[in-house]
Amino acid sequence: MVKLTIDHQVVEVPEGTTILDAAASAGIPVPTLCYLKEINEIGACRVCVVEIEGKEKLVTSCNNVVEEGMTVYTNSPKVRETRKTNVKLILSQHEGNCPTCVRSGNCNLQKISNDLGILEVPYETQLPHSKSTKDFPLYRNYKKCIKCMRCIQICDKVQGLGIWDLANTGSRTTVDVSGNRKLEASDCALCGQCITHCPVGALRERDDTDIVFDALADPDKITVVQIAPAVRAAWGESLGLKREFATVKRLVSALRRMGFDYIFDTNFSADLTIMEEGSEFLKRLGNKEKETFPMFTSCCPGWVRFAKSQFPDMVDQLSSAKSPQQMFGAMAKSYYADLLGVDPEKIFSVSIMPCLAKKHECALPNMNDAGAGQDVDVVLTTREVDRLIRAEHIVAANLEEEEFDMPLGVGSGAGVIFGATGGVMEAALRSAYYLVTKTNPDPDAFKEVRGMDGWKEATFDLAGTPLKVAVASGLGNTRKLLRALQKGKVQYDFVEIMACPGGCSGGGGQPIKDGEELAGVRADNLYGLDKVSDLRFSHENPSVQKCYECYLQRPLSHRSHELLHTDHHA
Ligand code: HC1
Ligand code: SF4
Repeated sequence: MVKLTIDHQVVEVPEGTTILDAAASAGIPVPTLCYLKEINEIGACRVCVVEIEGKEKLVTSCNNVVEEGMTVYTNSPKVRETRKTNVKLILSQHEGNCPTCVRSGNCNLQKISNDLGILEVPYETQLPHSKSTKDFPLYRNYKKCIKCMRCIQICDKVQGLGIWDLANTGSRTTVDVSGNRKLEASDCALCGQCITHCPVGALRERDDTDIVFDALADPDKITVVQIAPAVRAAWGESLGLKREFATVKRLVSALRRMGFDYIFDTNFSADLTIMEEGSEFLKRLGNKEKETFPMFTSCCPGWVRFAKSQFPDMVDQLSSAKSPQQMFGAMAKSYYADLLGVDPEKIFSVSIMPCLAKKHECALPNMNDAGAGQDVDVVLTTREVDRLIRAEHIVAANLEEEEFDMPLGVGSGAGVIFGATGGVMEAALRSAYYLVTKTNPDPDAFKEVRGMDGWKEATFDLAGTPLKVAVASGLGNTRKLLRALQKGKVQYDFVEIMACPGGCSGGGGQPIKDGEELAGVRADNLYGLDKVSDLRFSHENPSVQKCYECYLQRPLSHRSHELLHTDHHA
């Protein structure tokens, strides 16, 4: 242990602890801006500087460790002045138009400037030229970038893609797409992790809220909206709602006030996905000699984009099942239009997702199987739907719970856990077991695949057949797993991959709380919902059963293939 004094308090911490962590352990907060624990500890912004007695120069506390007998001041006059100067210099290179910034009120730079009492910036403003990223779901404002490097590090170290890099030198140093590429032409998987780790508003999703407002105002359109599993665990965060209060039924109520005609649950189509994907897997298992294993899940479009650009030889191993979002869209404009007795062209299909890649997925040229335009017309992230709620001046704290519409508003607990890493696998195994044995397993029989580990594996007994499965989340982990498969170091029958660390609950479209990783607590929320659900098996979803009975006939039927499957090559 090392003993030191911080702001007149004696502190004892393990050797190797950073000054920042030592101060935090004594309840002394030191402001940070570029710092991200274990990912970006480079002291680039110099906001976390502290004074050490006997040393002339201030040091950054995020990447300097404690020493025995050290005396540290985190807020001496010299520290305060230097910190202020450093922040003013950053502000002089930042387009500070807070009223029109998507991160206003949730921006670390804004907070630090305010906390330090900075009322003017004496330096000349120098902003780079902005390049436009037209129509791409990921939007970058070069004028807001503070060169903290977080996006570079998260994309490189966690996602293993290296889309961002430093460009130019000296005072013209900036962050740009690596290799002089355009973002649209890069291998960006659209996981959106650079957005959720940006401390300011330099990165955001393409805002599609106006398209939704227009559709809601159009009397000729029937607006149908689906809510993704992981959205329910997070939508209230940026509206200041407690997690227990921000239930999905209150989100239903908010959407109804906005004027959506029919409000449904993506959990319904997650259950449908299980029926299709589970049946496909069992079919492939029955033909083991001819098929290539493992079969991969295909519901995460970030992963599908990654597979297409990085491991094209493996694309045919993806399940042909479309994602629940796209299955829902196709069913809304076919089955549901039939139920309503309306022209499918009148249906405007909106989806609320924790995800950026879903915006790209819905626009793919082959995602129009219902024959009435794109099956999903527009995707809003959780953050955008929160903005919609605020724009409509809906007081979220006053919302009462309301029910989903029927019949596509019924989803099982197996559907809800899709939003957490391992959830798709667990849901699939619950139903695969039933399909093989005609009896239900204990719904928690496959819980070994839960948890935030980036690469998990397990072996289960499926009616006498040992089944080796793996689950990965985060594209860096995914690359490791796929390389191990290619080298023959591991062998699996079925693999679930989600591009975002922790799965969709940690999705790139979720609310941002700077410096906090919330995928785990949101996943706990989803597992809690599954635990108390009356319905824990996809194959027991009465709306799914009815839909097969009256429309699709059976999993993998001709109609199912037409509406619910794809080859992923578009
Ligand atoms: Fe997901 Fe999925 S779980 S991919 O994360 O399979 O986005 O939540 O909606 O489609 O169901 C996302 C979440 C989501 C799909 C489902
Ligand atoms: Fe989107 Fe979920 Fe995939 Fe992330 S893990 S890219 S949020 S589908």
